[in-house]
Amino acid sequence: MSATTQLPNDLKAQRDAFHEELKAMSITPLWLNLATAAQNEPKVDAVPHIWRWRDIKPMMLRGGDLISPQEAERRVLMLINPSFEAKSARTVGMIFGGIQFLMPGEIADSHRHSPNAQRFIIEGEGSYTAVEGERTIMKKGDFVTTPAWRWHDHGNESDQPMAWLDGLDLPFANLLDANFFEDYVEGDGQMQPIYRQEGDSIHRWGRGMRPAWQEPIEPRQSPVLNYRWTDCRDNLHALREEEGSPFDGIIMAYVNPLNGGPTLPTISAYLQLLRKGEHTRSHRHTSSTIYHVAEGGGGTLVGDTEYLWEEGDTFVIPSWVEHEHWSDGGEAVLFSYTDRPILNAFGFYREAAGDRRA
Ligand code: GTQ
Ligand code: FE2
Repeated sequence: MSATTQLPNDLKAQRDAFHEELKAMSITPLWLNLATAAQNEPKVDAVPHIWRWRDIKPMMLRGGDLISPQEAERRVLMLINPSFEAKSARTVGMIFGGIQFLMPGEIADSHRHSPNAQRFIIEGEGSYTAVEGERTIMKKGDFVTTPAWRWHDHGNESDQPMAWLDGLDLPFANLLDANFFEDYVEGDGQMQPIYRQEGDSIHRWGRGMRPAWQEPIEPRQSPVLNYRWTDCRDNLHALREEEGSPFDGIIMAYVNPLNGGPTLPTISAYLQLLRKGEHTRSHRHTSSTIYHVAEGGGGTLVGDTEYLWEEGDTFVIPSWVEHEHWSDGGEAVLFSYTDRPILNAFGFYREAAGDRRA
């Protein structure tokens, strides 16, 4: 029986008045809001969604004609979950995804911010990202991190447009009221100086060795590494005879070499191979995922919605929604990133196999 049914009239009136007076004091009785504090399972507002590269690409080219990276700060098309407003920066869960693009010769000036960032290259080659005085030239399929509060800028020194998927923990930073941002202004300069050789971070930290005379850097500020597509893809194929994960096939996490943990404190990133004819078991978990199709085609069932995807598409799986993947025709490689480190850190990560058997 609910607390408000079949009450004597005078008690009902007294309660209503009581609630009204509380409201004026910015107080709400828990018993009128039990659902927010006590629920059997997460009630997830985010919905599954797919953004197709064939739809994004023409908009990207139009955007390239209409606004410069200087005017835009960053020329990014934000992928906002249909359930949320743009100001939340929520693509799904605690993570943001956006498509950033630079036309030949363009640069995006240096800045830094408390949110952590990463890039996965969708198209083109020959653009660089510079982080804390070191550049890395990026190619399709490369994965690069920009940890919190590191100066960074991008430039396209090639003759082709360049596009990548930005991943940031913006929704989390905003939720914590801890989002800081600073433009680089040094004299007249908008660009940070480059004072480290290209590849410096890889040589110092990224090859299973470290300089023994140097203290390891703070692991939370993971080194500026470029996880090369050819190396990472090769790793998946080297392990292709393994069973892999029943839910994800041959899936490997990108790791921070300083501690073996995720590449950013708030975001873990993965690359996975779905072999020819592979169809994974369904499962669900409390981390939310942004998927990007790096190679090939296939499909994903998310709840009741089936997405058939191809190279360049980006789709999201919200928390606690059952999902399974398959390759179609040939093989497929999916890049993905999740807010799992946040859930893990505070004991909120939960996972369950699905009822459906592929
Ligand atoms: O490239 O620095 O998508 O600062 C959002 C915020 C990209 C970036 C985004 C950013 C950047
Ligand atoms: Fe940035």
